[in-house]
Amino acid sequence: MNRWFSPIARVGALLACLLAAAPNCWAIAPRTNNLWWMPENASAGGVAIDHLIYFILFLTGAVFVATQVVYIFFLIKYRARRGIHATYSHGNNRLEIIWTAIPTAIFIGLWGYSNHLWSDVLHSPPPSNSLEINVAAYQFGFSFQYPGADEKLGKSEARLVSNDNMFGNDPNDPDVKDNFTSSILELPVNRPIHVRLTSKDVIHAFYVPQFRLYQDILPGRIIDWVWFTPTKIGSYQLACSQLCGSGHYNMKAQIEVVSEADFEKWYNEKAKAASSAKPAANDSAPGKATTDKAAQSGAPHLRYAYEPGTRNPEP
Ligand SMILES: [Cu+2]
Repeated sequence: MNRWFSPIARVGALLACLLAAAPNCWAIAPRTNNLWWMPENASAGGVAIDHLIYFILFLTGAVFVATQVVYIFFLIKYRARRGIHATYSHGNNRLEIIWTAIPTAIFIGLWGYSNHLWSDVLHSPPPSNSLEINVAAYQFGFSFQYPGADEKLGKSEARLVSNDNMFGNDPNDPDVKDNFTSSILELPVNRPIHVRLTSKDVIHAFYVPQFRLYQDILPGRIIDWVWFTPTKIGSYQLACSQLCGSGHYNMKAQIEVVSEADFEKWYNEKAKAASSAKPAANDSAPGKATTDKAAQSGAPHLRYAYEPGTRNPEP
């Protein structure tokens, strides 16, 4: 047989291809800190989630090391030796029950605790001072809608979602008239953010690893239970993690967590521009961008041209 087609050569070629492809995979989402660990947590709810992850990691790590040590010890102790015959054991039922029951109890405990934690972090009612923001996902981008000068988002309904009304705003609700849109998710630090998620077409996702937050976005419904509190000023990336079509790989939006003062300034400018825009534009197309056309087209925002890796959160 040709030596290039031997099994070893084939495995070698496969490994070489994987190694060659690896830098391209990393280049999709370059990170400048915590390269060998989780991205830095930047939300209040993420602290408890990280504790759970560390607990599971250290528990399973300790069990792995302990079992491997015992395994290697017995491999050496009972290795083949001249003059010693192998014996056959039927095992020990009591031991079998113990080492099945203990991990089962641990797994059930972890399931109960993590369920409880997730509902505490995500499914508890958002605090009354939350900033409500509509998030519309579409092939292939995100758009965000803020409450405007009256600080009320107004009613949205999934059945009203369309090309001209991607947030499903109720045109009869006066509170939606002054809403404004943005292609950047601009957030004030340390204030609870309540997002209402809807999709114009297929299943997308609201995924921000630094906020330890993941939620699918479904067409035909408005998901209104997701809230979080960003705790660190910086730039983050919102990524869609549901395979939603040919442009999925590039479906992302920039998140800017800024100080309360910077946010006020940005918000007031946007709200002012929205209220001075032609009222007819709002009336005929609720939910459509009034101050930020880029939000509808998915084109990059002028103020923040996003370059991955260049504006990562402060270490
Ligand atoms: Cu998507």
